[in-house]
Amino acid sequence: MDQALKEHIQSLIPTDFPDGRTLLQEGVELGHKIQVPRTKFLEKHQCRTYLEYRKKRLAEGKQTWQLLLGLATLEDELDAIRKIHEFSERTGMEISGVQSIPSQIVGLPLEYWDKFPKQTSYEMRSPADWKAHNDAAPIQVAWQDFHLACPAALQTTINALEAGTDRLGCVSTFVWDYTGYYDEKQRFSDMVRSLGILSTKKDLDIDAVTYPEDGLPGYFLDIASWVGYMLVENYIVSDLCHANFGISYGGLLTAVQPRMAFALAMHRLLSTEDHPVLTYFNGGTIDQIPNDINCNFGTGVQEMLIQILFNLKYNTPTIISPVAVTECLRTPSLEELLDIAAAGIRAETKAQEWLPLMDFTVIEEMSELLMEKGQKFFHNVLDSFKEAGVDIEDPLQMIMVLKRFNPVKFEQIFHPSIAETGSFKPYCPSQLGRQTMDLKENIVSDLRSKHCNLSGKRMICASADGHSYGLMLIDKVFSELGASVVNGGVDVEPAALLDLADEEGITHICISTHCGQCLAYAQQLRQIAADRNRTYHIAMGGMFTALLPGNKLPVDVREQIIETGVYADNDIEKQIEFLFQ
Ligand code: B12
Repeated sequence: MDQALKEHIQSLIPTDFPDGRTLLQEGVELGHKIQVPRTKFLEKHQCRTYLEYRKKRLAEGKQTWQLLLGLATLEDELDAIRKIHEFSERTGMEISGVQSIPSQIVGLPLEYWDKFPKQTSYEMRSPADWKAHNDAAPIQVAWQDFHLACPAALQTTINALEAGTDRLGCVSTFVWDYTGYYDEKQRFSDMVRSLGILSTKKDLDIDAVTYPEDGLPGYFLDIASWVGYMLVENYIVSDLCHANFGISYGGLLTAVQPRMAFALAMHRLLSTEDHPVLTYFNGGTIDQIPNDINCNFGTGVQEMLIQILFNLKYNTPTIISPVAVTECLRTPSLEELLDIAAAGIRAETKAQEWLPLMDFTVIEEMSELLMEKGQKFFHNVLDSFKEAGVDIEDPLQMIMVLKRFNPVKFEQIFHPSIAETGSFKPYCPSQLGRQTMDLKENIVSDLRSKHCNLSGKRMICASADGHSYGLMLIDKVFSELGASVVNGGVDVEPAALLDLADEEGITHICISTHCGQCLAYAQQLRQIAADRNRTYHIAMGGMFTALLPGNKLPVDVREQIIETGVYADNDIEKQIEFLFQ
């Protein structure tokens, strides 16, 4: 291995962290004391576990349906769970599960809550708040987001298990940062303890679930790298921590063939007779059109249908989680979720007629390629880590080194094409990166045709949360127009953003925000600038929705942002005018 790479990997190894194996054992001991109740749903269906229900449905030729639900308040969420049950009873279209999407704040210990900007979903504080979900109606409620890999991992894991969850995640989100929280040692020690707890719940079919889109693969340009990286996570969860590993997928994989080939590759590499590795398929989130919103039913239904056919063909009880047609605008309402689920369930009634017409050869062949290259990627990672001195038997060290790796470099270093051809060349390109690059080309050529030239201008670009493609876009557009751009990266807090500006001696700043924190973020920027008695030119882009008191859904707050003095517009030409003229 190249000496520079070896030294780089060595620099990522934590020096004063406890041994992960000891933490795992502590988790196992805790796990034996935790009782997972049988939920109302499992009682009703006379099933021991939710996986048993999923298998039973599939054996009857039927699919398992769930909704991802994150409403404004806990009361709204519980009410929605009751309404989903009523819907199933009334229509006969069975939606059996809900995956709760609380606010990210739930992943923080309570003492950090006052520093955290409000987002677009509801909060849970005490164990009773978790329990209320599965008690609300005979609907199976599970928790994945902001649990297993968050600063409050231990507490949220215990709360969710004691409320009857059938899975916990999200493994890949150990890469996310939490505003105001910096104690990595505590956070990831608790993640490993929580995996130890889960290892005691294998007999209940409880999975440690990942969603590659949320982690390092969200930045990768090749689906083969997704497969390789999934094998790394599986190695940590199954081999080192002895817990069940589950994969959910789909949001960023909207190209049909690579998505289904990815699913087949993971199924063939990691499923066993008893334990299917594919937990749920999530509808695509990047193909939607924002103006004529109902046309998105077309893209939504076809992707559910192919997943249904896949489940029938390969006998995989993968849960189907539809995405509402309003996904590209904001967090969806219950009605919007029920509409798309109903459309999918009606498409299911024709699946058996479609199945004999299907030829999966293309998917099979692509999955062979993904398996071959993915396994090489995996071995490249493990071999290099080992050679650099990472204790690859220690789950905590593995998680920390992965967390500290720059995702873009990670893919380009371990990708098999480097050894094969000497340079990085994707075998099966991912979609969002390609779409963003196409968009960049269009914007740059349009602005060049209008003689826009930013030579001599200096600016900072950063993202306020984990969304990186908007940032990649503006960085590239401004750079190609001649500006000198300092990219501050993702998860940048307001004070850190202005610190960076001061260090660089730059006053022009572009910030990309997506999670509903835009208004609070703009207000904080203004306040900090005033406290420092400095003037900056700040432009914001991304999603201008926020959850304001009294509203059940996020509303547009662009005008309020502009009132703070931060310019808010997604039109890059207008932003340039604001910043430099
Ligand atoms: C991709 C994506 C993700 C990926 C991000 C991967 C990555 N590495 O970036 C993953 C899966 C990780 C993710 C996670 C989450 N996401 Co998300 N995500 C999206 C999605 C599908 C696309 C966003 C995107 O990258 N588009 C491509 C880029 C190029 O376009 P763009 O960002 O929209 O930018 C355009 C403009 O906004 C503008 N722009 C952007 N920034 C800037 C800045 C300036 C200065 C300017 C001038 C212009 C500009 O330029 C672009 C071209 O017009 C959107 C839904 C959608 N279809 O838009 C949801 C969405 C943004 N996500 C959302 C949420 C809630 C989350 C999560 C909190 C969900 C969860 N519970 O897990 C997490 C938070 C993650 C975190 N730590 O921050 C919500 C936001 C809700 C709201 N505001 O009302 C959305 C709208 C989905 C939804 N309907 O609920 N997400």
